[in-house]
Amino acid sequence: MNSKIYFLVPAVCIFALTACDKLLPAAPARQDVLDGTVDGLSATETAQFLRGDAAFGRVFSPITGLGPLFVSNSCISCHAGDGKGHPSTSLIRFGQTDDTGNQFMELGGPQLQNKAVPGFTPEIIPAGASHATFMAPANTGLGFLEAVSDSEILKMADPDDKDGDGVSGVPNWIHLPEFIRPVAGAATKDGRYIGRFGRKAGAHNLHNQTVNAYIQDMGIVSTYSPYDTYSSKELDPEVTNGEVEDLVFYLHTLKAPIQRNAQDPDVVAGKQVFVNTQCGSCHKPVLKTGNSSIRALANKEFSPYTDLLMHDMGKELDDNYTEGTAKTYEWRTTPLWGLGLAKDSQGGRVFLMHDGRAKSIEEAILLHGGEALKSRQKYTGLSAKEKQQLLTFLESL
Ligand code: HEC
Ligand code: HEC
Ligand SMILES: [Ca+2]
Ligand SMILES: [Ca+2]
Ligand SMILES: [Ca+2]
Repeated sequence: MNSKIYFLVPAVCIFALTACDKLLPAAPARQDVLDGTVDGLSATETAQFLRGDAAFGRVFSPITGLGPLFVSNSCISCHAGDGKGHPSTSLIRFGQTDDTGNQFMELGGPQLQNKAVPGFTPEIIPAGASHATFMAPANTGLGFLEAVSDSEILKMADPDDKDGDGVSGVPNWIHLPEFIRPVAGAATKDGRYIGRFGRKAGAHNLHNQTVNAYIQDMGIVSTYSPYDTYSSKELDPEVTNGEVEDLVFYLHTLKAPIQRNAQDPDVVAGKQVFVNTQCGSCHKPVLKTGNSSIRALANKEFSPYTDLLMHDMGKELDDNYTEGTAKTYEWRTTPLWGLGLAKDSQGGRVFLMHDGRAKSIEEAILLHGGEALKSRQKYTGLSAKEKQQLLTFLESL
């Protein structure tokens, strides 16, 4: 570039700010990105969100406690941009095909830490263990999902399919880790509580999920989970309780994806197709939250397109691995909010379902079996135009 012009540019900008704005890439609109807070946080809450955001991006090294066995070194390395993960950062868990409790805990189960710091040997899957692959889900809007009351979830369950629509849906009942105190009035069954987070809903709440991620994914011990995954020895915490709490707060207050083009005629028509093909029996369009200590989350209607329940998804999605009371073929209904933004965090193309095996939305639908078989058959019976409308609607979420 001619040096004279080079020096002229800043001066021109001062006199013609709008013109120079057009030269810069415009900041993406709020509905086109996943990060950002829920509406209505106080200044103190926003400050805590920002501390949590930093904790989410913190990269651990062997000196700051990484490992000795681990899968990756930061939350963000697997949850880029808070969006869906990518098959390259998937996790593997192992166990057995019956739900009698994981028999491989003494052998490093359930999670496979396939990396180790120098001087240590990464784990391998023990002989006789079955295993499943889990791709990272998006981290958006999770505070709303946690604020749905247990009774609301149980209202959606229909274990014996009393209404005869072929869809049952049951919670995953899990044993709580010691560091989780259930809230007063929490639903319980045989000493177990409802799991909500994770592909098989194996974690009770975001605190549970976060502590598990620190220790299982990165080898970071905390006062909540002080035992080293390698030596089983109790260690001094490698992360403070304050940092864990900030991170949990961050997950609670990360905003929900915002639908785009809701008024587009194809989106409106596609939503009707969604209803007609009974996708909404599991992907519930509207849920409401109960009480929450975070005001911005209390008593709100929101649109996650999930029922937080486990469904029999048929043989093709049977991965021979159980968690809690969840069977090998049962998976938690994936929230569909943010589906149209998935490719932004997945390298320009989508990887869907629990392990990312579906390379398009249509492929994901065609993998639905079990309780979702009827719905899939309705989908295959749609006209090309209806399929396109449904897709346009799903892309708007
Ligand atoms: C090695 C990659 C990896 C790392 C590192 C990682 N995660 Fe995850 N995360 C996953 C995968 C895979 C799942 C799905 C696990 C499952 O289904 O049980 C998941 C699930 C979650 C969920 C549940 C979301 C939902 O919709 O139910 C949350 C929340 C979460 N991670 C937060 C974190 C936080 C916070 C950290 C850092 C402390 C972290 N993750 C570190 C891969 C990772
Ligand atoms: C019986 C309950 C049920 C019905 C009915 C159902 N789904 Fe699903 N859906 C699920 C479950 C459970 C998963 C997660 C499966 C997995 O991860 O392997 C899922 C996953 C998906 C995914 C992948 C999402 C992602 O981010 O990976 C899409 C897309 C989807 N469903 C769309 C639909 C559409 C469209 C319909 C209607 C034609 C439909 N589903 C009907 C339960 C259902
Ligand atoms: Ca460590
Ligand atoms: Ca392990
Ligand atoms: Ca039913």
